[in-house]
Amino acid sequence: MIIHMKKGALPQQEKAVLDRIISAGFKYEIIHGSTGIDVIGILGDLSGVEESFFSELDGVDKVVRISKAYKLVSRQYSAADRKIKVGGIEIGGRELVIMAGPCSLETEEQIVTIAGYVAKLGIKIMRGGAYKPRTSPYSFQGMGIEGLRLLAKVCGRYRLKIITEATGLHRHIDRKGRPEAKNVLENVIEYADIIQVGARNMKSYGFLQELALLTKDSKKPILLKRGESSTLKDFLLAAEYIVAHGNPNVMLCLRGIRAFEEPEFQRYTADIGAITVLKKESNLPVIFDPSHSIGNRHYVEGVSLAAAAAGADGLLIETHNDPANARCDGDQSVTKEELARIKALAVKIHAVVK
Ligand SMILES: [Mn+2]
Repeated sequence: MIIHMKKGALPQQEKAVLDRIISAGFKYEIIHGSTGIDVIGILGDLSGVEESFFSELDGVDKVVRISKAYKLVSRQYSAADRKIKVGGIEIGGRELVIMAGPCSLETEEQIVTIAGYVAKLGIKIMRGGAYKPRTSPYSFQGMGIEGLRLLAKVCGRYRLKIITEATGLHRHIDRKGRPEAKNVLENVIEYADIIQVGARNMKSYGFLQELALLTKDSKKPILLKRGESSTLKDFLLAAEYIVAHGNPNVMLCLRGIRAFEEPEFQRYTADIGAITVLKKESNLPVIFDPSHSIGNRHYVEGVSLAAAAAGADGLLIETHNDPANARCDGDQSVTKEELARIKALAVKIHAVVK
């Protein structure tokens, strides 16, 4: 249920409304307008509450029941696009935001080389995984905290913002079999400008709640990936978990879904149509990951341009200075030259459709 306050409602009238929400046992989220409170979203099970319980109060313009299962992330709650600031970069605004970097951080030399060309292309956000959730326990598990420290050092030099994945609440075990001092989420929160939640964790509701609570004060932006077999409704409800627990700065990231295709042709099936659906249903920015959704660097350009044409607010692209020898996802990592071409074309297409 959302309460639209009248323009010019007095502070004591706003307070009376908030007091009634709390005394009835509910929580709320506020959207401020230019003069005072614009909209109040009431959180909880409101099935037994009449609209008049709130509409009778002074200063209330109207009360609207949100019919969707997801509330705070819906267009019904707030018709305006939710714009997310990362340093001077605005995600969900006028410009197409490109985030690029390797799947996995490997060595200092690799990080420096890739950050160098990413920055030179005018890209402002670098991706790179320090913790890698791998299917096999024998695969490279990521550099851990050492990788995060190197990434922060190099990105600082090139004035790049960092997006990196938090894989869970466990402590990473290093190559010598020792656990790190802090858990993965705590480390990632310390070093990342945008915290990535992977497809495997989209339904880890306890993890999503903990993440929201730990970033409630900082409101550090979160990029949530769609689970490979999740419906869009489940995806939006996962985003709702984070927003409802205190961090509204969530962006939705599509990364391909499981369909009938064989991996030799497509690793996943690019869910381009979902961009248009999410833009209509939700007020959150929508990012597209062309690398995982197609899984082959020869097709990354086509999928990137299709995503830009469908209205994506940003692209999350894997790139590597030596794809053939990458420790993770080399087959789908584009070269510097391919990345330059994708950026130039995608930015033009975005400008046409925006
Ligand atoms: Mn990857």
